[in-house]
Amino acid sequence: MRTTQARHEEYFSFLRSVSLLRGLPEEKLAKIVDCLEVDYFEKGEHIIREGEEGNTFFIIAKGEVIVTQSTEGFAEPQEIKTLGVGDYFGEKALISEDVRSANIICSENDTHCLVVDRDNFNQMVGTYEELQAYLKEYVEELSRSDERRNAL
Ligand code: WNU
Repeated sequence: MRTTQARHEEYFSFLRSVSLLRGLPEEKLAKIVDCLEVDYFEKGEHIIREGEEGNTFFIIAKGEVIVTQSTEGFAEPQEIKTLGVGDYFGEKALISEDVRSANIICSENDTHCLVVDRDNFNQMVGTYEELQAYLKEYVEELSRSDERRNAL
């Protein structure tokens, strides 16, 4: 049996390897591990749908997802990028207080995502100014690239 302790250590060391969280103190990371949930997805499943309300932030622990977005002049959402282990998504709706701005679709079977809810995300980011500034800037950059791409 895999103990709670082993699970904790596994995700703790994984989160330490996530570049976004590099500057967080260990006790903060340990708290995040305590309050995360793990969600499992199969290839083709939507993890996030454009236009829906969202209150969660995701970090990919295993597998791969694609990001797609509705674009002027195209009937189908267009693929923007692929994200893999250690990448994260879903921060934009939380930071911009907006609906989800793109689709996230699982592209590999048995994909594992660590899920942080809004309250815990705010605690994680809010008390750490550099992280907050970094994400805010990144989210603004995403909005500009959406415009350049003529996203709807
Ligand atoms: C993009 N435009 C938009 C990605 C992940 C993290 C960072 C890029 Cl810091 P949400 C949909 C999510 C959104 C982002 C993600 O999709 N996303 C993008 C784009 O060009 N969203 N609008 N690229 S991957 C990515 C930067 O996380 O957050 O809550 O849901 O709107």
